[in-house]
Amino acid sequence: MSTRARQLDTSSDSGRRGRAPGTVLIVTLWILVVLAGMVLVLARSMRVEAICSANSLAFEQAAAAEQGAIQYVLAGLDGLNGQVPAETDLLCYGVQVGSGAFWLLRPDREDDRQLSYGLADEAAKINLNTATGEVLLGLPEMMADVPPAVIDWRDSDSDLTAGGAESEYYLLLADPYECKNAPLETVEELLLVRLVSRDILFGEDANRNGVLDDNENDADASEPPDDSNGHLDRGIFDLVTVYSREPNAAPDGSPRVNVNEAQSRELARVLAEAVSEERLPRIFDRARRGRPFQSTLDFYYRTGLTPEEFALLADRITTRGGRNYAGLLNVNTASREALLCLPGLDESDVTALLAGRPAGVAQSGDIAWVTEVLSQEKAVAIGPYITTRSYQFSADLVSISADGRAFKRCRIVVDATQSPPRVIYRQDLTHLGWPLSPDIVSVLRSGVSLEEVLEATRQEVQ
Ligand SMILES: [Ca+2]
Ligand SMILES: [Ca+2]
Ligand SMILES: [Ca+2]
Ligand SMILES: [Ca+2]
Repeated sequence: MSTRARQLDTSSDSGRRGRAPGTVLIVTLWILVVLAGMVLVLARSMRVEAICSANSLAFEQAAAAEQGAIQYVLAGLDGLNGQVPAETDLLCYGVQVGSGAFWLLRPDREDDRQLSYGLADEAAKINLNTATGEVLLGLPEMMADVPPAVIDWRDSDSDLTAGGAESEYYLLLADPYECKNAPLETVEELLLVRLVSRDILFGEDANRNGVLDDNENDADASEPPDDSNGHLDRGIFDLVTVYSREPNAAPDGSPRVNVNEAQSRELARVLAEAVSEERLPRIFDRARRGRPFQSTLDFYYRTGLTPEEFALLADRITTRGGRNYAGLLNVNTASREALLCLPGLDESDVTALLAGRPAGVAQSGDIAWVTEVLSQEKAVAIGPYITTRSYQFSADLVSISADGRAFKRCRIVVDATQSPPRVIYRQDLTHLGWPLSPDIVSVLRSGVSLEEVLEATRQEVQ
């Protein structure tokens, strides 16, 4: 090889050696960029995964708390035989269960500022399937044509009640349907009845928590429309039911004696449980001659029982046949508005009833006190409509996960006529939003422990 050729070869060698490190660097940088990108994408997707799984864990915790709450309510109502559970026997707010907690929300019609908690007694409400037109008309703000429309909706015939509506009306609607001609199965079904709107059923309380929220007091600025008068105008939802039904039996399950039909021996036997030997012939005679009796209160007055004797007998006797009664109003638990629906009662009678209602009477099932508060005429008039037993209860269950990421809300109705009680209605209400104080959610999300938050909310309620 010539010198010139060697020089050329050397220069081309040094050229290769000179270029190689630069190329490698660039390639390495590119690989680093690509790797960094992949790491970023992976980290982001991991973060999304982590949030998703935390959210789904939170949802499961809230759902488990809800299931716990349902079982808690079922257990609390078992074996009460028509008694209303004492408020002190049932924890209703901030109850921790597993990795979550629940509240039983119950609107207090007297207070639209404070949340109120507990189970709702369905027998303390007016039954839409059994109430007469007159009783339905007693509901607050009730339009005169709604009761006949409800009666036409539930009765089996197609004969038009004055002011009511049968299929002829419903089939002409833009979205037509037949008149049901059968009892209502849910309270919400009322929305299908002529003239009944969401406004009549729920009023301004869009989230159904019983308190006046900002959007319920800002006129049309946000849903729902309201009159922004600083007061929650409520619908009738909390005052009506379709579930109240009680067995025609004494609390211990033994059949009641029908004083209108009982044989002499059976009548004498039941009377002897409460009446002394020397009074028995007189009372027995009046019981035989006085038939038929409209109600046990009617029986009390016309047979001349003493209040003490009547208290012993009231649950042992009946004036009607059949295994069950539907739709009686529990005079020991009903609200002012519900009592005002009873025939013949005015404001002063209802005030007297509420003032004269003995403490703990919802648990004892006593009815004799009514005779000391009302005149004979008024007590006899409401006698066929009232009871002192409750077998169906509803619960508005709000549950949340320990980290505040998820909550659930549902409404259930429980029938305790048998043991164990069972859930006969359930509706998810989560879509109505978080109904309690927003602070509970934000404080939990900020990392404060569930125990601390529950303790604080309990102190607020007490
Ligand atoms: Ca009908
Ligand atoms: Ca509200
Ligand atoms: Ca509004
Ligand atoms: Ca209002």
